Amino acid sequence: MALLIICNDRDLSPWIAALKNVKPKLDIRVYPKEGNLEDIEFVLCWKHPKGILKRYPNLKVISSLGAGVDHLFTDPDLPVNVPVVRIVDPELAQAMSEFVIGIILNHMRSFTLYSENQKQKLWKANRFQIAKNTQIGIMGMGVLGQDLAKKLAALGFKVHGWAQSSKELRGIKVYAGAENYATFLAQTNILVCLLPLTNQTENILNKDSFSKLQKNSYVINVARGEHVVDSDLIEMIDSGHLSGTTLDVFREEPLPKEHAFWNHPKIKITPHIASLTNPVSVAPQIIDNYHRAKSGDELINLVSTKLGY
Ligand code: NDP
Ligand code: OXD
Repeated sequence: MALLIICNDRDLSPWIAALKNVKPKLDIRVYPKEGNLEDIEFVLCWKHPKGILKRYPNLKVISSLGAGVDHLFTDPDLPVNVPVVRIVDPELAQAMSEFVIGIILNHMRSFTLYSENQKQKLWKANRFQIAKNTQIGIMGMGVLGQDLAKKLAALGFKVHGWAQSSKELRGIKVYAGAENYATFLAQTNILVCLLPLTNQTENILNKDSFSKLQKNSYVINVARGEHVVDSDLIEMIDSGHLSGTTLDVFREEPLPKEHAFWNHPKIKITPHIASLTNPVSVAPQIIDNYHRAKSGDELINLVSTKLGY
């Protein structure tokens, strides 16, 4: 039984070392050097070339190399009877929460502005709002959204979330379903998107959604670029309805040099680094699923192929 890694956007040596550290005798292949296709029973992949997964006749598991699985479900040739699993890792959630909290505090306390002012020796105080007067709305109350919500609530923010299904979380109201979306938005000063990308959530950050937020709201997208209608976001910032945005993810990555986001004074950009999967932290769960697949046990971190996340 061989594990094939399909991923060509990074150095895979830390992945191979981390997997081998947990299971020294693991037969690891790296695409495109697959060897005998019949040996491949476990695939660990990120943005694979569409159509190739159906070439492995004995494939038992398709594992995303990250938390998101949209890169898998956009493949029309994804083998239908092979289960899909993903990464669920407290370290990934911690890093995501730290990133978003940093962005929120920077927005509230104008640290970027003070760095600019310092360059001009300008002594100028800015007014600011404190946590207890700030309402943060988190779209997507899954593994990452809930971790962030709890940490923000502990800092004194008023936090509410939106998900498909209702949830009981102490001190955090969760609005469920499309019917409660407008109410969720109407209470929000800072909107954080942590939704998975699916047919239902694509283009959800559009003019209609933005217009339901309170005036001067700030938008943070750390989920996927396809959630945002780029031109609507720019229009709502330019009209003064939104105060600005920080974007970590984009429809096309790297963000093309000619994209209007780069030079917009109220748009901050980071290069899809809100959180990164650490191979050492996640290798044990990958190997756990490898053993489960081998023995026919139930897999962990299973994704619903029906829901697409
Ligand atoms: P989860 O699957 O754990 O959570 C998804 C949440 O979204 C759930 O609460 C789910 O509701 C909710 N949801 C899904 N569809 C809808 C819908 N149509 N309407 C309302 N709510 C919906 O995902 P994670 O928290 O692990 O990850 C979220 C995303 O973050 C990933 O898919 C990935 O795209 C992105 N990501 C970005 C990274 C970065 O560096 N920028 C790093 C890692 C992940 P319910 O709970 O009811 O099912
Ligand atoms: C992920 C990501 O989904 O890095 O893990 O975006």
